[in-house]
Amino acid sequence: MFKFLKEKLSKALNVFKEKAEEEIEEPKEEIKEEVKEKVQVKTEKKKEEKKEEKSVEREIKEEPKKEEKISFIQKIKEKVTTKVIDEEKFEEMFWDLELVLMENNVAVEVIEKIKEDLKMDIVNVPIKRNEISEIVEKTLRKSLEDLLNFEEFNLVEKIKNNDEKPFVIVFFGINGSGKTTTLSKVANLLKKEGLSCVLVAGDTWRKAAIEQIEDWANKLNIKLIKGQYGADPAAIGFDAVAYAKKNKIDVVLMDTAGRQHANVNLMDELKKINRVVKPNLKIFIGESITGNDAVNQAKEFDRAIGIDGIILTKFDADEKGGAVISVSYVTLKPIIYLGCGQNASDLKNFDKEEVIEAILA
Ligand SMILES: Nc1nc2c(ncn2[C@@H]2O[C@H](COP(=O)(O)OP(=O)(O)OP(=O)(O)O)[C@@H](O)[C@H]2O)c(=O)[nH]1
Ligand SMILES: [Mg+2]
Repeated sequence: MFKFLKEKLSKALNVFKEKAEEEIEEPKEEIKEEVKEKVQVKTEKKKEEKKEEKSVEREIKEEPKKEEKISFIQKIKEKVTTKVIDEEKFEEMFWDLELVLMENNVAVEVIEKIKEDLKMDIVNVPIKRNEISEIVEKTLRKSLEDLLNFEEFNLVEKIKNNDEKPFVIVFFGINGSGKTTTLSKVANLLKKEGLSCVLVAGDTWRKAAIEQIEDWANKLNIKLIKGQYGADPAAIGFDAVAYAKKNKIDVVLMDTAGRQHANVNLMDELKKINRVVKPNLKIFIGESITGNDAVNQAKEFDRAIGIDGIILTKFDADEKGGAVISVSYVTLKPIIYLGCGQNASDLKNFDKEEVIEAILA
């Protein structure tokens, strides 16, 4: 998982840390000597003071406070072992890291967030040389946690807690993103959870699309509602919901034709489906491997028809991970599942920690 991102990121992070460490130089020998001398002088002085105190008030046998001594030495040491990194230097240091993030399809908004987080923890902050590596890693981990910090979306629970039957889900996305396959995977999962399902062949755009979903329905042994090639998908959806109501089916899963978000007519068709079918859930299907494209499509679909959640497909082939860490932060919608293969069971829950570990471990 994320092999490409992991390798490149780890290299760029090392360069970043090295550069930061170079900025925060080790104290030079003469400075070290100077510190030693200063410490000695101060200690001598303290001893003298102590003697004087003792002679004046012999009965008070108090030791000089240990913390005082330590904090004094530390203060001097810090002065020579820490040097702040200014904004200009940081910009220069971040450049390689920025390139790697861009190369791995991380969205601009996300790169900006990572940059700001690092800047906050590094720029003009006194840092010791040996702390830089830990600070960079901690900050990056925290940024990833924030980016993936959407509320967990438990689809099965949502359906089971829904009072009204059926629970209607419509799947949207551009051509070939994996809508039909993912819809079938979700139906398979819901069926295993004891929920009855009906599939809707809402892609009447291509004749082969009806056959494809029919194959899945047969394979999964789930009822399919279909219409004629070229028929109005909204009407087929309406019939399917009526069928589900009559037969007390728990879930209706409706396929749609793939479309480019720029195609106004096709988008209008989706709007009509929403008006007629009134889905409980609108899921955007995006290809993980297309990175920023998937993020932009999700944004556009959300703007045009409103989406409730996202499933990223082809996660099994994703070497970069940019879409996974960006899409939810940019759209503010949760990732519900990840598609990780072509079979019915190749769907997994989104696991934030697994994704973070895959990037940083
Ligand atoms: N490796 C992999 N392949 C997938 C995944 N999901 C879908 N596919 C494959 O991607 C191709 C397209 O999937 P479809 O489900 O037909 O996509 P679609 O969005 O319905 O396509 P259109 O109906 O043409 O818009 C098929 O060959 C699927 O087997 C996945 O998670 N991993
Ligand atoms: Mg399809």
